[in-house]
Amino acid sequence: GMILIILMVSCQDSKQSKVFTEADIAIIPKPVELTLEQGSFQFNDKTQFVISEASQKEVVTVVSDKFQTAAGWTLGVVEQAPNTNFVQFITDENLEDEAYHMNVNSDRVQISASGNAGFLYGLETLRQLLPIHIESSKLVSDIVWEIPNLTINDHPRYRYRGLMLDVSRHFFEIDYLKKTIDRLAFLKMNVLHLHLVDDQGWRIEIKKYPKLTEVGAWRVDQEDKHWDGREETTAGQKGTYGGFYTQEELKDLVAYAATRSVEVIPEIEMPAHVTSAIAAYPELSCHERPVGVPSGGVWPITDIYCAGKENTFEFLENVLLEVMDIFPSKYIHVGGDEATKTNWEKCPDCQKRMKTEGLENVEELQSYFIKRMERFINSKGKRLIGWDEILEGGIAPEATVMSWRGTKGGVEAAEQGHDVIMTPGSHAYFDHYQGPQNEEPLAWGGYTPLSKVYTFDPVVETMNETEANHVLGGQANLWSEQIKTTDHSEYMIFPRLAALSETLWSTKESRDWDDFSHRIETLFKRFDMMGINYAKSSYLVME
Ligand code: TNX
Repeated sequence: GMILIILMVSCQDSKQSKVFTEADIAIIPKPVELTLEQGSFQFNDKTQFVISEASQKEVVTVVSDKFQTAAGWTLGVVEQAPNTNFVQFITDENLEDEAYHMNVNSDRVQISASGNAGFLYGLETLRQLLPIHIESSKLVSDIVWEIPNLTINDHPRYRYRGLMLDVSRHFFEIDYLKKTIDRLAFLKMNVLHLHLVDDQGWRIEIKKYPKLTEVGAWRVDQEDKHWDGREETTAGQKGTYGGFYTQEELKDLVAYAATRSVEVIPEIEMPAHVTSAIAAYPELSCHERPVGVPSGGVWPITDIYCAGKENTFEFLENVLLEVMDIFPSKYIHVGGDEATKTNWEKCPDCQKRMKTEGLENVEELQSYFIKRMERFINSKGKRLIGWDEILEGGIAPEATVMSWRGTKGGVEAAEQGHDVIMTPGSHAYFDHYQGPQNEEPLAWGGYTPLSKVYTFDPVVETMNETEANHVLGGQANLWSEQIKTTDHSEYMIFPRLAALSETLWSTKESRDWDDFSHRIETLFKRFDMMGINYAKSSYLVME
């Protein structure tokens, strides 16, 4: 009797452990290689994180903050490994940039990587191995916090894995952007592309041109239901709906994103989709007629920056100088899409420019415009990205193309030796419907359910190896004409982002819709715990 009591007392810390099977493991994106072993590692309030560099402290918080909230434990972070009961980061220079290796046994967890991105992704995997309650926003009791013993080797298929948020058509607060960054990292995505400028609002403080945000960030109302060319804010009238980010806020956002290995790429549209800027500074257009910031979608957009005037380029260079000071990203996105060039046809300055530069038509004038901006951007050590229209009239020599009108532009750019990011409307437009249209919130159009996103492949079959190597990866775009709230934004992003993440991270061979649809059931439970307003409809509807 005595022996049994002693045994019971000495074992009281370690609760009954679970026998894990493959079916218990539901990681998205699916790791490249995973071998399940017998036994498990149990966390308790004495578990410690072992780091070797101060910056790793920030990385640890993706899991330690969860334990704080859900288990009420403040887990220690130390530099020397104890005998047992720890999660250790081990630097291994031989591993590729974002790769990680993870080994779990009953004594400890070891994550090897060459840098913080790999450590982060190792922890994000660990997080998905833990009971879903790790995502709880309040204390939960009676949970055995354990993960199976296993070995994982994992690395991304593509290096560019992005999401674009349109913060112009509707404005979203910095806190939502930070939340989105956390969720990107959770799914091992690494780029947040911010569409900071469009007709309906200029969203970034530029100190040299204060009217961009004093005037350009505000419009009459939040509605965006008129697609008939009506402008609802008349020139000079100050709007009530809108908002913008100060430079301080954006610097803070960028620093936060870095702790989650997310690169923030700013997009400053040109020459079109800039009515907000022209409302602030009418001299930027060819005719200089005062305009207001539109609420609805004005189409076609005729008020574009004048390509004939020198002051347009001076303005844009000054704007980009401030932008580059905020965003350390090596990329600056300059838009370039959907420019209706009727004003250029009529403008004497533009005609003169075409003559002196030997340009045959207005497409070549846009090409001149973008090439000139590229020279400036390159001179500052940065690289230019543009929508696939930048191919028209001749692409700028170093440009990276974001292919949105299908994959055609991307294929053409890769043939010409340019880098490509694929964001085809067919698979990657999250403003499209994802379920039965009569039951879904109003969308701009299109139909892109979860199963369709899951078939995305940024490399097109006809590409040869050299061309395929120019495909950096893919990105989902969430245009926000119809999206006024963070709830709605989440609804459009999730669960589709999970499918996108797997197409960009996991091996092509491992892609399996049935298997994915089982794993996503577990992810849904995690989303519930995380308070994400995801669309179940996206999953119910099959192709
Ligand atoms: C086209 S995609 C646009 C956006 C709109 C979107 C609506 C692209 C580069 N330009 O300005 O929001 O269609 O789906």
